[in-house]
Amino acid sequence: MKKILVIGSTGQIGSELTMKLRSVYQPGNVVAGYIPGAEPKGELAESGPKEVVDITNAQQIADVVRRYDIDAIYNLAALLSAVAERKPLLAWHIGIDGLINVLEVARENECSVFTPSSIGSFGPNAPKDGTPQDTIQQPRTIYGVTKVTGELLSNYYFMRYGVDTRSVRFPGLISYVTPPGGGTTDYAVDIYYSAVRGEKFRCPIKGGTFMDMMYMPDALRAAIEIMEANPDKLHHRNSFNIASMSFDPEIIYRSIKRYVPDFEMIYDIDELRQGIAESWPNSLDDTCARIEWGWKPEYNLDTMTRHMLEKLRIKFAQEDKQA
Ligand code: AKB
Repeated sequence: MKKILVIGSTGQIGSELTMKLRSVYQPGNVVAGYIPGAEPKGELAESGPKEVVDITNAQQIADVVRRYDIDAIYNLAALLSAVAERKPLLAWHIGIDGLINVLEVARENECSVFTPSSIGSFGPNAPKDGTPQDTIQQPRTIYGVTKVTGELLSNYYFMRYGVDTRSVRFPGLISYVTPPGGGTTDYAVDIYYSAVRGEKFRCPIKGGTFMDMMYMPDALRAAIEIMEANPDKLHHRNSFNIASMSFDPEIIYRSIKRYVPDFEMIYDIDELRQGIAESWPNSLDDTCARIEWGWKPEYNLDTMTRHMLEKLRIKFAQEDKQA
């Protein structure tokens, strides 16, 4: 059975993907890599091995890979788009210097590597609607610059050294488990928290601004399915467009209001996030992922809304009980 290292296991994607990987590949085969200050807690800490793995420390990655005889690395360390704009050098250090560390360790130890890219790898010059798999990628954010560079580097390591690198371009990810931090699409998570708490939501993104979004269970499945895909069928590797839904703040607000009729939203625009959102596509064309490895989302906006509201109500009730 595959042995896996997850770098960034306590982040928004990592905390859920590590648990999902443990359910697929056996808990003992999935190492949760974390940095001091972001230790795994609860089930994540107790259900399998955990090790300090700082992506900027190549030796630390290599030691863990050798000690656990790792076959696959899920590299989830990154700063999200809005935070990256405030700390561009750190975004590059983690996103690119860190990625080179991972790719070198993978080359020396014959590991496969998954490194997510993003809708943020496209910029204002790409077609806005149905953005194709292969098109112009000229992002204007440091986040996007690191994502495009990461895609190119990962392809280079595949072509030059045969390192089995694969990835997807994630849309905004929506989940009730671990809140995101510092993304442009985060409003689409925060809005559910406000609705369930009975608070008025202050939306930082203007009505009419469309972005691709996805419910976390679909995103986790995509990350595992691409890594399990038959390599003979892959014409692309880094990275595949994947999509499931595209909406603007008005549409998600109306979706929630069907189930929370008193819910109110007002606009309080964050210019940094708005500028980033306007430079990103409205919606991606994911035909290549569907053809090459059978990608298909399961959730739409309505099924996601019902699930999010139900799960957040349970979560808050449990928190209230413990308080
Ligand atoms: C962000 O908003 O920065 C991320 C992303 C779309 O890559 N959620």
